Amino acid sequence: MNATQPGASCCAPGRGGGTGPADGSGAVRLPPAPGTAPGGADRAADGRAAPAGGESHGTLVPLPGGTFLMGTQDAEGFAEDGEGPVRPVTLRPFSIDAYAVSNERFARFVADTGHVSEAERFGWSFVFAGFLPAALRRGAARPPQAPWWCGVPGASWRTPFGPGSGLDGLADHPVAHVSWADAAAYCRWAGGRLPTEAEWEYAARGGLDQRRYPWGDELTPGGEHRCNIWQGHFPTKNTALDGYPGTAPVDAFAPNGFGLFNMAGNVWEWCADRWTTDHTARRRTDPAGPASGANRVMRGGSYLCHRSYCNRYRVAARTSNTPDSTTGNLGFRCARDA
Ligand SMILES: [Cu+2]
Repeated sequence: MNATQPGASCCAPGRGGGTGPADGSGAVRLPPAPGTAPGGADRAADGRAAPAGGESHGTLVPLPGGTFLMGTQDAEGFAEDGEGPVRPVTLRPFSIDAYAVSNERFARFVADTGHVSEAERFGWSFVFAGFLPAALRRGAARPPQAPWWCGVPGASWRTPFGPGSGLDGLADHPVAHVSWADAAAYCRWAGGRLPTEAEWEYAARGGLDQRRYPWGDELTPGGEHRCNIWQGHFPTKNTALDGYPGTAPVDAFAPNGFGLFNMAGNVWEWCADRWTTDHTARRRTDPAGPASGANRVMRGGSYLCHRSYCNRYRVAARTSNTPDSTTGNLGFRCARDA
């Protein structure tokens, strides 16, 4: 596949319910489970006005906002993804989670609300082939342009590697296999919301101006791994030199200048905005994305990102997916108005 194809990420196959990269990559189409209503997964959390308590948001970091330079014209960037042009963006103060939402936190939400995730409603989700036992890998439906993904019946946030798997040892790892609606429902329950893409990028930059990564311009300063991405030859040989073949705990690696963890790599993170690649250099205040469009923005890259395929763990990199899409490397964190 072509790494510079707009939105075509090694990391983000789509469920096939809409337009965009999902269709372009020949997304796998497994039928929805009978009697389910995809897209309604947030219903269980509707009407819950009160935050569920400070506990779930004990990790919120208040940020002052102000004006920063969003986007990049970096030669390593993907102009076709709409990473540029660089434009001044002014944000109101807001708060954002220091960590991606973990399995433990998501489980608390599900226990409290009875929320049924979209992957559970659809009856399947995308799992990286390298994590699957041969029996599940054999004959699995794979998107032709990203054949390292398998559509696995029975995979969900509770069973991230398919039937028979579980969350043992993964309590403090980021929840995955969550749709945009699942993420939004969690944030509402916790008294917050998904971050806008501009908030996410401002937060990820950690106070640094126009750097390539949340910590600076060098991927491994002094030879030290600073985030959880792919080392080796993608997708067949993962040397895991950063310490993690798959997800890492949400507090792995040093935080950025704002005290935020894993703003590069580990799991992609849903943002509130709909997707567009159409930006101008004009100054913007609190941009929230286009008013219509099928796809939602994802930021940050994942443990599957490698420079040879998907150099999207850079702080200005971006991609999108249909909101019903769920994969083993896609999670989220919450934000809140000041
Ligand atoms: Cu990637």
